[in-house]
Amino acid sequence: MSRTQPDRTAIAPELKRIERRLMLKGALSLGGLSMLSGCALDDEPSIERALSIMSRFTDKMQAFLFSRHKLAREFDISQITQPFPFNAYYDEDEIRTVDPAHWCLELGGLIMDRRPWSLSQFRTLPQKRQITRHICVEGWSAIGDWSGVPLSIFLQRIGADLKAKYVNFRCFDDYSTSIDMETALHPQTILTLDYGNAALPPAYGAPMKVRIPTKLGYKNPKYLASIEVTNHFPGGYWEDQGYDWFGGS
Ligand SMILES: Nc1nc2c(c(=O)[nH]1)N[C@H]1C(S)=C(S)[C@@H](COP(=O)(O)O)O[C@H]1N2
Ligand SMILES: [Mo]
Repeated sequence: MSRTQPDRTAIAPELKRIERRLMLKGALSLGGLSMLSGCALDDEPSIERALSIMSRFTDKMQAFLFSRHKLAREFDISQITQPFPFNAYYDEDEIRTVDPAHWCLELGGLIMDRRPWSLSQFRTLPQKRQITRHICVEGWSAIGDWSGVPLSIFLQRIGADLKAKYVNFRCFDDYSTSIDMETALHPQTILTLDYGNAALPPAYGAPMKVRIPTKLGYKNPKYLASIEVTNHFPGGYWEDQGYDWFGGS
């Protein structure tokens, strides 16, 4: 790979932005990125390519290190953050709501029984509570109190293909995210119906949010509309804009 030193002046601002991104990840210099990815980094597409190679590498490492049997830390009631913060890709006054009595979770993909599920049906399944820490990549974290149906129980109940690679979540606020099957089957991954002792409020994703304490905030979809089990890589709202897909916390 012998080459002359590329002219970087034309893409200087882009390089600055990328160097900042690398530093934030506490990771590499541009030289390191160039070496590991085997990309010259002499134009914007090659930089994007290098970053996406690194990101896929990080995803693979995280998936390799992840264990369904390693639990996220749980906390005491007294440690719950009051009030628990709201976050979304829009402001709190733009929250979308639905009538919980008419809401149904749609099912698709590699599932035997794809009939939609109502909230009252979910209430008949076993519920689990967790007081865990939510970590947002924007630089804050908070401890919350969520309860609901373990996703693994639900996936078994509907006859999902548990050997499939991905579970994809779509939300009625046009958000989406997807996870690996190993995380979907993790005992602390729950279809959340309640926050504290009451039904999940609109700010936190009513009527259903997927709480995944082993993953960063953006991989915890609120306002859930559908679940799809698939072998085709689904991506997600933030993931498609460059956030790591695995997104472990
Ligand atoms: N449907 C939907 N889910 C979402 C988001 C969103 O914008 N829409 N934002 C994500 C991000 S980045 C964070 S930090 C958490 C915030 O959840 P909270 O409002 O309960 O704190 O929701 C995640 N899930
Ligand atoms: Mo977030």
